[in-house]
Amino acid sequence: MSLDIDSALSRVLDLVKVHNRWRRLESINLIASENVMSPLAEYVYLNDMEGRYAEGTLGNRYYQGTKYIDALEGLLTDLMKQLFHAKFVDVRPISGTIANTAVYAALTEPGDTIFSIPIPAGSHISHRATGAPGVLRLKVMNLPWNNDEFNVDIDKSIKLIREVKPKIVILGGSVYLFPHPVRELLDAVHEVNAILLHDSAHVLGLIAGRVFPNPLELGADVMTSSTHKTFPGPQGGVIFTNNEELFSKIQRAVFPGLTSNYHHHRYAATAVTAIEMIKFGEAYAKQIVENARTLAEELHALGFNVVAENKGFTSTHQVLVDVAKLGGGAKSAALLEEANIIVSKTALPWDKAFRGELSGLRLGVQEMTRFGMGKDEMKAIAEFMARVLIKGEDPDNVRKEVIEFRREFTMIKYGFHPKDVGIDVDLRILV
Ligand code: DSN
Repeated sequence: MSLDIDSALSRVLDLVKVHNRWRRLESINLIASENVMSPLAEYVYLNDMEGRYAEGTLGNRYYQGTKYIDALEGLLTDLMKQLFHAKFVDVRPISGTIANTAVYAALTEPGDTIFSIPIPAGSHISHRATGAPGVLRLKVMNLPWNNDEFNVDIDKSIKLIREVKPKIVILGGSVYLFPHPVRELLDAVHEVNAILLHDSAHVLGLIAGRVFPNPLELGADVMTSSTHKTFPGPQGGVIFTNNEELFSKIQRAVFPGLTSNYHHHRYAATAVTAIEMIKFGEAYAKQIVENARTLAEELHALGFNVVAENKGFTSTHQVLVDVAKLGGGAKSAALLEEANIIVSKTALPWDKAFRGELSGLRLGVQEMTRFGMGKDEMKAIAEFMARVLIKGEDPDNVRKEVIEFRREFTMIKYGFHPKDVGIDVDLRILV
């Protein structure tokens, strides 16, 4: 088969346009692991560093021509240290998964055991044997989970840590409603010479905004994260620690272990985002949590089975809804997509098998909050969802109203525009 290159090219442009229009301007995006950069971060994202190499560490590169990349990597590192109160930061991992893998590669041997929360409770694939730990031949065991608390079972976990003596205990995950017990597990973890790793990918922006406890301040040995969820930067990864010995092992795992280039073009946008979070992070994070609680309460009032009512539903950007009685997560998420409401289906801790029907929907309000939505808009979103999933209204009808509703919220808040720093561009993505 030979493709006509002219039509292939216009197809490329069309696909970018329709995607941008749909996801950026006409949809209510509630995927909890995503976000949008500010216009200034987006403006600096496209730069020459995209095509360059700077293998090695700051001050010890294997390439020439890196002096400005070095300066930017150093500045970004310092900004991240300041924002998260960490002594040592590695901004080179290109994703949260690579950050986690580097920690395992640095601190474990094949055959070692690590602990993480169960998959149906929200563990990330990079915490499980099907992901990076399996590739590194690690055994993964579940931390005991308490459904009533929607959290790690502290007493049972301490007992299991003492019995099994794992090398790493991972807290944090992709479903994350309430802070996991860092301080409570720490003594047991250190007693068996293990490392407590907190994966903060979902809550990094909330930590920056001081509405979620900083795991490093609670004593976590290492914190990993991606840089593009509640922390609304470009896609990337980062590792934090206050322990110099661990840091030098981890640095060697990042390079030469797992990366050769670090996608340097993202450094400038990540640095802009860090500065924005220093300036606007507290207001942004507070609004996120307030919006998540409002969305949860409103969904509950409209008849949805919202998870963790006994705990006040959430203390993060996420809301979980059990939609087993409404046809399950897959069907519900697909119906909502027809109405331009984009959500993830998810397993819930009481689902029998992860590979079976998923009972839940995971909603995240961080992106819509960034577009300036507040409590009233959360109520409107809950109403749209109820019309599709509870009242059974045709999603096509709801979609038209969603597009109208979304038109009022296209300006990104809690961030800079190029004009704010004297750059006169009318920046817009291809739509
Ligand atoms: N699996 C993603 C999430 O949606 O949480 C993060 O990598």
